[in-house]
Amino acid sequence: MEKSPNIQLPDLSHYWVPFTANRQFKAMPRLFKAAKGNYYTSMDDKQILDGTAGLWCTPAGHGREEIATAVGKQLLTLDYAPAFQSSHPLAFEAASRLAEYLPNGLDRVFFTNSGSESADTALKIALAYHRVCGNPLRNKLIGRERGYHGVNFGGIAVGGIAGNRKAFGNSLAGIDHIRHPLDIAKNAFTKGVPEDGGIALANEFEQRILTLHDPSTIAALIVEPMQGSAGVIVPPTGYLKRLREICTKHGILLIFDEVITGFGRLGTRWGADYFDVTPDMITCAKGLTNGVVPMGAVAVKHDIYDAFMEKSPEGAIELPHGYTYSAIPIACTAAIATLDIFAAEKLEARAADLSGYFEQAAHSLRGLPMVRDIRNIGLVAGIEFEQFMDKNGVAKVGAFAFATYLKCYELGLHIRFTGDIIAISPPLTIEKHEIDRIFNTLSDAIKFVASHGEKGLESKQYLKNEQAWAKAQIYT
Ligand code: PXG
Repeated sequence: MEKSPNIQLPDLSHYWVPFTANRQFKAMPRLFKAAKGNYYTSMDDKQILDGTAGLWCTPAGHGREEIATAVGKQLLTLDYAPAFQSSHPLAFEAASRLAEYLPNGLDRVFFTNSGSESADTALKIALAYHRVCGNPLRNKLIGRERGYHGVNFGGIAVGGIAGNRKAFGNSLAGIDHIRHPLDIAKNAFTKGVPEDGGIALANEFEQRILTLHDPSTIAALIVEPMQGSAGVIVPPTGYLKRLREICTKHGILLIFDEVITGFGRLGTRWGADYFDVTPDMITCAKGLTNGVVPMGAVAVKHDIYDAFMEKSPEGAIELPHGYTYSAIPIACTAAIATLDIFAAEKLEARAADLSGYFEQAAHSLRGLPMVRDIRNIGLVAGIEFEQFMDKNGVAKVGAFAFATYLKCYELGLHIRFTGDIIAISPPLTIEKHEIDRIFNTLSDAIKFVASHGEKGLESKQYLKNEQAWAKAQIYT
């Protein structure tokens, strides 16, 4: 390959790239310099189809002028207003607009700056709610195996991904986890929601965890309606409804972490709508501003908010919690502009209409080498691979998925991988021909990697992209 003379890479040494193998990345960087619609532009001017809506966060596609114009204008009108003890009208307007978009009854909104902050905020509200209601001993929090609730201490405590917890010392006290609902042995290649096993699995929450701790000690259960980060785990029929019933019966707050499932991803506004279950709190972020200004939110049932207002001492701060950037004006502007786009373009309905086509395309990968399971819901698909065994019989966890990701990138497609699982979650503005391209490219990549055996896992196989190639010349 000819070296492109035009690629100017920045000095890569100072930036510590999050959730990334930095040494590997800096030897083979993948940098985007522009984005529009459903495509990124790489440093070597290639168009890369966005198969993941950024990090699940740009449902309305990239470069939306409505949002950019509104944010730019806002910066020159009111750039910042102190968030504590004073505020600005847009914060209230954004909360009202979000309340209209939320399921009925969830209409009091606390703003944060990320999904992680939303998760920790919701857990704190749950604890403080029981306390203000006179039940301070209801102070245990339950999460779920393979759950992801961001990276702050509360979120990793209730989260269930070992790799995100093990380096960071002791977890919070008073935490337990229910089982995750993935059952590949029974449900491999299920299209959409698996039918069986949901009720029995949910009943375990009552039979095991609540029996072990005593229900009167539990403040809240937090779950993602569809587990995204841990590899697209779709709950079986009836499972979330049964969790709701158990929580209601025992006075436990049910929190849905909708950071991924909110804003149309499943073909409905919320996972709560898809599964027809109303939680006591919903956390969100990402799609709230179409991913372009950091913002998260926790929506609570108004009786939770009312309890704080009615039972706190006169003049007291009812919830001693908040962030300098809670409801910063440009985030509110971006959220309002994003909600306008959703209303005008009916992106949830668009996702629902495309989901059948998307499902078929995803399941067309069945039968390819290494493909062990395919799962899907709305505009999300997970492709799980068999574990790759090297010639000594040692499992190379994640290596096959990583190589597939690199090959896709080389072929002009951006995907996500976690362990041995690929996740596809395009912008809701995706077109049918682009869905075809996603899965055809993925199919080509899987076949390529599989056909090269252990050699196929070596990242230097994939230095064919010019930008990475140029960088490799610097390092070697
Ligand atoms: N809760 C859920 C359910 C999430 O998916 C967070 C909380 C944390 O959000 P912040 O804004 O703090 O990152 C998330 C984030 C992936 C991927 O590809 C998923 C997330 C973030 C980055 C990558 O699986 N989810």
